[in-house]
Amino acid sequence: MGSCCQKSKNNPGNLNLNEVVANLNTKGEQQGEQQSEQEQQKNTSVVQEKEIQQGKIEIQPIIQKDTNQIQPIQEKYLMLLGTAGVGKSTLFKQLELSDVPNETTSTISNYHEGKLNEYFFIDTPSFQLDDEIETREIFIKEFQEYFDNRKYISSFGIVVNFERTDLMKKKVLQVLKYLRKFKDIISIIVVNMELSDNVNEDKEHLRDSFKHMGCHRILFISKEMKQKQILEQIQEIQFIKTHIDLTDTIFEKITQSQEKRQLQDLKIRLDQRL
Ligand SMILES: Nc1nc2c(ncn2[C@@H]2O[C@H](COP(=O)(O)OP(=O)(O)OP(=O)(O)O)[C@@H](O)[C@H]2O)c(=O)[nH]1
Ligand SMILES: [Mg+2]
Repeated sequence: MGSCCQKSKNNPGNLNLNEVVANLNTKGEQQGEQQSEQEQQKNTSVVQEKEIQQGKIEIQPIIQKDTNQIQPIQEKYLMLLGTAGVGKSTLFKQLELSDVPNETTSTISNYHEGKLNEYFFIDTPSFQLDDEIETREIFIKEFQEYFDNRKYISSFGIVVNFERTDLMKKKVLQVLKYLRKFKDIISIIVVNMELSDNVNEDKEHLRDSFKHMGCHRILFISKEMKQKQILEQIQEIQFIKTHIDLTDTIFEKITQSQEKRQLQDLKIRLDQRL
């Protein structure tokens, strides 16, 4: 058995995922409902148009639909996140992706996009928000810049290398704690599973250990896996086009006036202490 394991009798399946997936499926069904609703609307629109012309129907102002609504997608983006050296770039290479010459990433040299069928993978620099302020500020700025250009993304993958469970948990939480808002579209990707002496037991244990974090899925990748095998697991992820709104996260942009106000607040609080 690998270094990671205390055995669990409770196999939870996919990380409490039944609920998450059920939730996502419901959203999918809602989409279906929306689509059939649209079709019905199309059919009735000709009749309505005539009635409007005849003055039978008053034209009501159109209510703007929420742009945050989940929409079906063709292109599936998976952003790989993780602390330093966990194996994001190695996984990116293992996937043998084709290059994506892209306006979004050309300005942010640390973000690399690669394509495989309908999937786009984004390799990101080390998630360094617990480091010193300068490193942290650079990471936040680049992350914001990336999302300035790409408002939509379909999934995040927190990459973590297989080792002692407590260390793995720590690394995952170092990322997850800043992006909890998006946990429904966050999967945990455990790499280096070849280091496990008993893969099935360790998978079961890890599913159980990460269950409480409430992420979407957990994937297990080992070095010898070929592109096709990895892709099979990626296909298990439910991709949805989600508007990435960084409000209420550490990545939220602060305007100058907000910054000024926050500094004033801080000054008042400090004065009160003195
Ligand atoms: N032997 C060998 N090890 C490597 C090589 N490149 C990376 N590694 C190791 O493989 C592990 C994963 O490295 P990466 O895939 O670069 O990790 P990463 O998550 O992209 O790291 P950052 O980009 O720094 O956040 C680390 O322990 C590296 O030291 C290589 O060319 N040869
Ligand atoms: Mg890297």
